[in-house]
Amino acid sequence: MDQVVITCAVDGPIAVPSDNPNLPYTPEQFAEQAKAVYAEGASVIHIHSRGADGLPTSDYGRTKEILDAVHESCPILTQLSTGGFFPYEERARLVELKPRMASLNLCTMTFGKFEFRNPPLEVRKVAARMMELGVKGELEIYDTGHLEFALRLLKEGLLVEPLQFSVVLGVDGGAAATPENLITLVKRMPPNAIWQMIGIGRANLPLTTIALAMGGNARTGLEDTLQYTKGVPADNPMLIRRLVGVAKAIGRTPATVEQTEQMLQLPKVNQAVAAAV
Ligand code: KMH
Ligand code: ZN
Repeated sequence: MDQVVITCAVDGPIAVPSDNPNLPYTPEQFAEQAKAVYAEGASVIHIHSRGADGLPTSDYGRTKEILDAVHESCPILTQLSTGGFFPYEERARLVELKPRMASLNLCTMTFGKFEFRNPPLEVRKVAARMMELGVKGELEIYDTGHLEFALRLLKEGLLVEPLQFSVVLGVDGGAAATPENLITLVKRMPPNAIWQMIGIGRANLPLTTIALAMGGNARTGLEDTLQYTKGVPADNPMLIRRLVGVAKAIGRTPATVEQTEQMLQLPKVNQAVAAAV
């Protein structure tokens, strides 16, 4: 597949502005960085909402402000995170803002020094609600069991094919960031699944490079790596520029927004599917 969907994960649930001055947290900064990474070839922006204090927030109104600012800035597709370490119902409510996509984390796990709660019944409810709203789920899998649970939800009619997977490797508490783990997970996916690589920290560049060579999609951004190279603070446009450079070097072209909508078979805006439950 020549085209490749490039996603920029601009901020994440953990780093704060003092970790890296390029981390966005105001609606204006999110809009400005959306425009900049879109110009570099990203067709999807993955957003964790942030308060005026720069810290992650699950505040509905603030998240709406950020999404509105990004939607007004450029045609990039918004993928809102329902991740993070807030009470689950606060995270789940964010899908009511109807971004084009939202992350759906499948299993509770240790996430570094945090407990990342994803209770199975709650995950099922959010999956069903996302179907009703026409919000495509970005299935974040950190280990083999997460993938198996996603396949179970598909069987229960709570997910719509093609499944859109993010293989996240290198989280303390998830599978290690090795090519073998990537290949094991990709081989277990349904043949029509669409997947992207998310490598944490130092693994980001090598594993996204391998993923590109495998025909997968790829993500980078300050959520995944705060450094460009050792000791050099990154910014989102430079990370996207480098990833696009790798893609082009092996003959792949960043997908446009329209191509991305096709490839991910995103529901048309406001095209909802009746949930199975
Ligand atoms: N930093 C990601 C690997 C989500 O966005 O839903 C974990 C995460 C999940 O933030
Ligand atoms: Zn995230």
